[in-house]
Amino acid sequence: MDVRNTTVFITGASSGIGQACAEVFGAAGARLILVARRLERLEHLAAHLETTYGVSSHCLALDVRDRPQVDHVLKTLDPEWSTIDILINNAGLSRGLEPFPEASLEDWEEMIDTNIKGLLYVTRALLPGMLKEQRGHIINVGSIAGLQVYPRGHVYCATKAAVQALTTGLKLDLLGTPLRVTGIEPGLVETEFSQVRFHGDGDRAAQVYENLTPLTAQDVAETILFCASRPAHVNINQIVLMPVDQASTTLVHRHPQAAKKEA
Ligand code: NDP
Ligand code: 8X3
Repeated sequence: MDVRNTTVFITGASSGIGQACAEVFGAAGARLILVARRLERLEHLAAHLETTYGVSSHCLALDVRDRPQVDHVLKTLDPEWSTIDILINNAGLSRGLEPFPEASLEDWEEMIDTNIKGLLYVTRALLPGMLKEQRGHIINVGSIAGLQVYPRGHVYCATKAAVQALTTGLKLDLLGTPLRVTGIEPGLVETEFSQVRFHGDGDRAAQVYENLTPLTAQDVAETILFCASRPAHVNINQIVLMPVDQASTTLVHRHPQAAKKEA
């Protein structure tokens, strides 16, 4: 399928994987609805996409956790932007990496509200339009964390396992329609993800990717574009991708530092 002139709704487009999706789909000629809380970032991205690829974007400042706001904004979309061909449910985050008994309830609630409830609110609001048009593709960004729990990952892993269950549930319930449903499960991707997890501790975030080559946001975005551009009768149900330097959520290969190599 050609994504040119399709309308792609991307949550979490202000950073990382979502921003890379905007870039990759923009380069392929799609029209973009860019969603996140940080509007200035979206507007800056939209201006860049317009200048670079000549594509138009519509920016929406939206907190996906806010159900009344999601309902209102998505049900009152400008008619020029109200027919969505591809929904990329990407907005999400991890907060904290403490053992279960010490973890923060606020962090837990933020992950559950964003990664599960936010995805549900957006999907539920956009599905009727897709069903009416009898076309659409919902692409959920989960994680390998949803396939394999790791120590101190408890609630983040649970939210991503929920995303996988919801992807499967959606596919089952949309059988008999032309709508497509895909789950993307990446391993380590270097974005702002770890900075958010560690509440802005940049040094600790950098250690996550130290001496290994993580995936880039663009790697994931290109995989998503691949799924979206298959022929209309092909549904890619799930793709799991991780860096060559990663074998599981707990097993990574860190290359010896240059200084150590020389010693
Ligand atoms: P980033 O932190 O770089 O981007 C997260 C995006 O989500 C931002 O655009 C942020 O925008 C948005 N977001 C967060 N909370 C909300 C909210 N309440 N409402 C609207 N938007 C929100 O991280 P990534 O790009 O890495 O993460 C994207 C997705 O990929 C997440 O679902 C993450 O779990 C998943 N993932 C990431 C991996 C990694 O290693 N990086 C691996 C596997 C999966 P803003 O703050 O402006 O609202
Ligand atoms: C993000 C990847 O392994 O840090 O979903 O949980 S991991």
